[in-house]
Amino acid sequence: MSTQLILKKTDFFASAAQSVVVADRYPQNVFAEHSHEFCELVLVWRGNGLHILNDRPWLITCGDLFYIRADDRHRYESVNGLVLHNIIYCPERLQLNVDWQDLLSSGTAQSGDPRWRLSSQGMAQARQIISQLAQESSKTDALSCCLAESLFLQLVINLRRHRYQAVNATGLREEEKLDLLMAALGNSLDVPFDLALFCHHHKVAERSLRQLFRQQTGMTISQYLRQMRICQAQYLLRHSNLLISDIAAQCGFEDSNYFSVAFTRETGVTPRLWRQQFALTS
Ligand code: RM4
Ligand code: NI
Repeated sequence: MSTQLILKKTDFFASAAQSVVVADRYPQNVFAEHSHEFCELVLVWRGNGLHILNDRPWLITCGDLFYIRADDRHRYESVNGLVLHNIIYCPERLQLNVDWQDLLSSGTAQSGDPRWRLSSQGMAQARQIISQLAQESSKTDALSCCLAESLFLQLVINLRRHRYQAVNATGLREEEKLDLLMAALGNSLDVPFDLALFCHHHKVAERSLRQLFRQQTGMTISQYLRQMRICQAQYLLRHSNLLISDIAAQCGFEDSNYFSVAFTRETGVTPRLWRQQFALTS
């Protein structure tokens, strides 16, 4: 991409003393690729969308959390009732004497996965802090700036406490059905997912879980799983030399013909063409 859009501090911060601002995206619309002069936390509340971060697609939905650094490139390629908050901040303006770098790094992100999940409890608490933060960060006097920064600190600590990654989702509370389901789905990209078995195992009602999922994400469970697998396949097609049949298998498709059909239906091009398109430009 030759003409790179860089979002400017002066367009989002009211004064040079402000270190953090809440930008609500109710909704987040399709948005072109950009980087920033500031960093941002992205918290997804509702709906779904295709978020491309440093060329890698992520199907995002409620409870997803990203730590975006200033020079990361990202865009929202498609959206479907997507509702999120951007908490944007300038690291060099933060005054409190804490290890911001440690608190704000996506840190131990396993398998290079930059996406975190927030438990329902974490989301509820974050929502409260963010609404206070939104108020304080709309004012520019010294006390408000200071209070905003301390609320921001509370927020990032809360995120650290309640975030988890799908590959590491032990210790979740039983009643957090959606959390458990999301974690299980994240672990099922390469193997069939048996919802009935999951429900039996966790003693939850299948019908109500399907409804809950649909309500919260705007997708059915199988749509979500299929699109996650296609995202993973897109990534592997571009960044590995694996055979298409191996990629199909790694992305949970037993039959590689069926994989090609599903891939083409979602993306508009065959897996082979998808791969070629990048082979030509790089
Ligand atoms: C946009 C989009 C971008 C964010 C700006 C502040 O709508 O969410 O990612 O950097 O807002
Ligand atoms: Ni951004």
